[in-house]
Amino acid sequence: MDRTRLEPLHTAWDALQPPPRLVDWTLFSIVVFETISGLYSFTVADPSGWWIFWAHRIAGLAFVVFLAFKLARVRGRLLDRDRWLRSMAFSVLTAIAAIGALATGIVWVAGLDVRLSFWTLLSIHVGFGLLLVPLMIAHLTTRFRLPRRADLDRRRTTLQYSAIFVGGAVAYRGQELANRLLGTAGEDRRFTGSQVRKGEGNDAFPLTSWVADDPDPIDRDSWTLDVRGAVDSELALEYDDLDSDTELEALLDCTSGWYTVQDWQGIRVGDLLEEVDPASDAEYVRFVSVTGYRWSLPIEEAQDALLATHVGGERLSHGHGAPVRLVAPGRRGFQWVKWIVRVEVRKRGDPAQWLVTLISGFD
Ligand SMILES: Nc1nc2c(c(=O)[nH]1)N[C@H]1C(S)=C(S)[C@@H](COP(=O)(O)O)O[C@H]1N2
Ligand SMILES: [Mo]
Repeated sequence: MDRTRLEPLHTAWDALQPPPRLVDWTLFSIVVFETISGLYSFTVADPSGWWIFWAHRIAGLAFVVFLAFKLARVRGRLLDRDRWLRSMAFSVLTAIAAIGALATGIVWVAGLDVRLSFWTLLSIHVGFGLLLVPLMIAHLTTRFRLPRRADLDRRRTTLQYSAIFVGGAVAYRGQELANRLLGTAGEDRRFTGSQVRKGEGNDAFPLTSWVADDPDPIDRDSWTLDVRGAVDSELALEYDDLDSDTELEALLDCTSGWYTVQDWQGIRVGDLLEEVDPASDAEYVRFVSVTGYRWSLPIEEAQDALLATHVGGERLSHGHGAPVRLVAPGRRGFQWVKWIVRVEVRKRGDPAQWLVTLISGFD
């Protein structure tokens, strides 16, 4: 190979590269940031939260550069059999999880809609990411080194980091523009990255359970809806008692990466509350599934939510939450509780709901 032709590239690489310990700590910091911003992004349903998704994507691209520095540095150690140590198994697994998370994240953002049975690329990305955290902690405990003052040349480091993160931002925007110009991906995507599922009614969009919820079909004729809690008069409604003639167009955006806009039909929660007369200091309304899965909305917001019996003019199918599911406009899909059996008016929020959504359905 002609070495002189590689020279400029090589020099740029060296110039961009912070000292090893700084690279390691940056990798660690980015994983922490990506974990927090990634999980937090699951709760973001309003377009004003676009910047969280951007930050997550740009930090991911910067991670590629730091990981490349790191892998180039340890290459010799990894390829030399005589220098293998047991602790290196963690290092290798950590690298695999990191590369898996990056590859799936990048391909997902670039717009390819790869699906492995019912998993979208986004769910696989999340899987790799969640695997990476414990692996990285284990890796860290075997090779822990604090960064030193001497590692820091402020001016140089600032320039290096600016170049890498600005480069990440440019690459991200460039990809977005290229996709738009070529018409390849993007038009139908939301700021959350979710891809559209078109059509009307039950068959137009996937059946999704957040983790393990999978109840038996509910018999409409013996089903009752209990409305209780901080109310003046409790209520038990049967299916035929529901005046389900309120219509509402609402967008369901699932954290596994798809969304759909449907016409929902059902009873307005505000109308239901009027019948039970909530206490004056009631703050929340909790929607509870037959499985125990539940979510609460502030009472003001709950007024405009819908307990839906129909979608796209069809009676809800079992998979979509029959007889009744919550339609919570402006909330992410996991908050749209299916198979509701109870509505509770409460004076307090319900932090345990976060845990319940994860473990509901496991025995
Ligand atoms: N009881 C219950 N409700 C649930 C879930 C669940 O697992 N259990 N999954 C939620 C998730 S993650 C989403 S995206 C929507 C999906 O609704 P769908 O299956 O009708 O598409 O339902 C939500 N409601
Ligand atoms: Mo979801």
